[in-house]
Formats: sequence, C-alpha cells, structure tokens
Amino acid sequence: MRTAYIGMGANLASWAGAPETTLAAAARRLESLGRVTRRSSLYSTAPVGFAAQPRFVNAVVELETDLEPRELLDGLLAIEVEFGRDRTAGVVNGPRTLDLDILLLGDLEIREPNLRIPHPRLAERAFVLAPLCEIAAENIVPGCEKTVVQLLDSLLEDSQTNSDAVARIESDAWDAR
Ligand code: PH2
Ligand code: MG
Ligand code: MG
Repeated sequence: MRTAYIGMGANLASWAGAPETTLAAAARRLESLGRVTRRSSLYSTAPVGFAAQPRFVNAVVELETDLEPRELLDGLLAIEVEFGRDRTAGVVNGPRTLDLDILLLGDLEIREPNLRIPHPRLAERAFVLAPLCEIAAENIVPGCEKTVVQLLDSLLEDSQTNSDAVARIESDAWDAR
C-alpha cells in the first residue's frame, strides 16, 4: 500500500457539469483505484503555459492505493476519458474537461517515457503546490529532498505570483463529498 497524491484540474465543462462538479465526481470515481483519505480545498487558478483559455479549477487528493505505478496511471487516464478528455484536440497545456496527474507516489522516483514521479513540474506550479501543501505540507519530495511547504515558500518568494493566480474557492459540489 502506498500513499499517492493526485493533482486534479479542469477548465471546460464535462457531462457531469462545471469544472468544480467534475472534480467532485472524479474524486468519487478515484475510489475505484484505492481509498481517498484526504482532499484539499478547491482553487480557482490562472492558466499556466497557454494563456488564452478559461481559468482552471484545481485540487489535490490523497489516495491510499495498492496499484503499481503504471496501473495507477492507466486508471487515471481511463477516468479522464470517462469525463470526456480528448487528447487529440488541440494545444499542449490547453483546455481540458479533466486532468489527473500523479504528483507523488510513496517515496518512489520514476523516470520513464510517459511516467515521471514525482511530477516533473511540481516545484514550478503554485496551482499544484498550494493545494498539496494543505494536505501534505511536511512530505519530502523524493529527488529534491525538500518538503512541499519549502517548495511552495521558495516558489512564492521567487515569482511575482499575484494573489489572483491561485485563489481558494467554495463549492457545494465539492463539500458534499
Ligand atoms: N494544467 C496544465 C497547464 N496549465 N494551469 C492551471 N492553472 N491549472 C492546471 O491544472 C494546468 C495549467 C497542464 O496539465
Ligand atoms: Mg495530465
Ligand atoms: Mg497536468
């Protein structure tokens, strides 16, 4: 059994509804891959990497799982597809109905084609570190030997991230579980 942290993001509506409703429904679907033991708040975040798209809703959940890394990845990709993810459409870093990323998986470090753990851009992304910090602040990130809160602090120091870039939001869909 390992503890995984799964980054969730969406900025297009899916059949389930608006992005916050999609994330709530997807968090329930994650129970098919293990046990969801914690959830961050939801955040409204400015798009990173490709600016001309709607703001994202992001969150992180903690998942206790017996799956091996590739099985977990395949399970996440299948849930993305269930919620209408279409990877043939469009731009790198572009809009999507649902993105599920493995951020951390126990103390594993994996560098394989299509599978990098910890997530390679973790330390650069406040939209990942802010929610992750809520539920795993003191976890050491394998390979960089810093804690999540240390990474978030140094990112916020170096960047001119404005307060609007990553803002906590409330949603009845998310709170309902
Ligand atoms: N995901 C990306 C690219 N840019 N920006 C925000 N704010 N949130 C995301 O989840 C996100 C992004 C690629 O996965
Ligand atoms: Mg992804
Ligand atoms: Mg992603």
